Amino acid sequence: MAFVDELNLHIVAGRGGNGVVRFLHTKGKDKAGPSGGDGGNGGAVYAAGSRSRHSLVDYKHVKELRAKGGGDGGRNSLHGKSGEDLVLSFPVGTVIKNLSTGEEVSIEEEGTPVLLLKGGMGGLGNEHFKSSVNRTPKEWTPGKPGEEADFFIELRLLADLGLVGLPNAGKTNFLNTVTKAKGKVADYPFTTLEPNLGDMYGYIVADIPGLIEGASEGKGLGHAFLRHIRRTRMLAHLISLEHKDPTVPYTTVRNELERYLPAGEAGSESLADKDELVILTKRDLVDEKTVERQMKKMKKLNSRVYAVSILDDKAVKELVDELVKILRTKKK
Ligand SMILES: Nc1nc2c(ncn2[C@@H]2O[C@H](COP(=O)(O)OP(=O)(O)OP(=O)(O)O)[C@@H](O)[C@H]2O)c(=O)[nH]1
Ligand SMILES: [Mg+2]
Repeated sequence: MAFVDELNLHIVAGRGGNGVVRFLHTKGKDKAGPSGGDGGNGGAVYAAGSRSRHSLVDYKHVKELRAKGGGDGGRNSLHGKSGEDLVLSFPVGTVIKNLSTGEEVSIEEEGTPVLLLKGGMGGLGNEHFKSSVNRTPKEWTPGKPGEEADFFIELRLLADLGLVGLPNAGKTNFLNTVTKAKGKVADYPFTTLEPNLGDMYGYIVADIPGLIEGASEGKGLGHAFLRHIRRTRMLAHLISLEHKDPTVPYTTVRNELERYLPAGEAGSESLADKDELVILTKRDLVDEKTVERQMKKMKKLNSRVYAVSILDDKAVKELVDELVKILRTKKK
């Protein structure tokens, strides 16, 4: 699943149709009265959330989008057709900033279109200009242009479960197994350079790469992906059982997260608000006694600890069932 993070778009709402000059024609009277209709309003532009989209890739090669203009007015006071609104669909978690006004719109849920740009009003037909002194007005007004602006659009990943852990913990391998994602897995650190996403029974799982000591200060892949963690409902710490003491990598990663999402910082969610669990990986590399011992040690720091082997497909199905159960209890 490709993941496009941010882009710029120029968007233009539809222009209003023009008002027109027309006259009623009745028998014996050439100009019985003005009857020029108003122009239709131009189409507005809305943004709506979609849970089946996980990236901005559809807009990647688009530079400009336009809503339809309104039709001109017609005879017999006929209103011009309204221009069709343009409803743009974005993944839930997209933040859309109007660079002209500075206004920001955040797409938090599926559906519910939010207005980005108003269409231009249709112009007035000549029937509006009738008066006691002018029964055959020739005035009309043109439709107004629709609003337009440059937008900066950013997808702040909204995932249900974020996989964190040091390089080589097995995050991508886990993601590929529990979802249909096809992230690259290899035995060197920083294999994954951008977050991979997958769908686990309707829940979005994100592989958040590049966390090492110092990530919060920009080391490794640095901040680039830490910010996605803000928008993740629950975190799973993946720790390879190759480590002699799994609490060490856990603490390293947690410290970085804490530095990035400090507890109690006004106005922002802190790490303390996030639900976490621990998944010990590569269970096939150690004996069962070690698994038990390490789980016990980890449980002192986090009450929810699981151990799996992707290689041997051990305890994976049970863990997925458990994860789905936990995620179901969290509100969407
Ligand atoms: N023995 C064993 N090896 C595993 C298991 N899961 C993953 N690995 C291996 O561990 C290595 C790293 O796996 P990845 O999934 O690429 O790890 P990652 O955490 O995504 O690593 P980065 O993307 O570099 O941060 C690969 O060589 C995998 O084959 C497992 O259950 N058992
Ligand atoms: Mg990876």
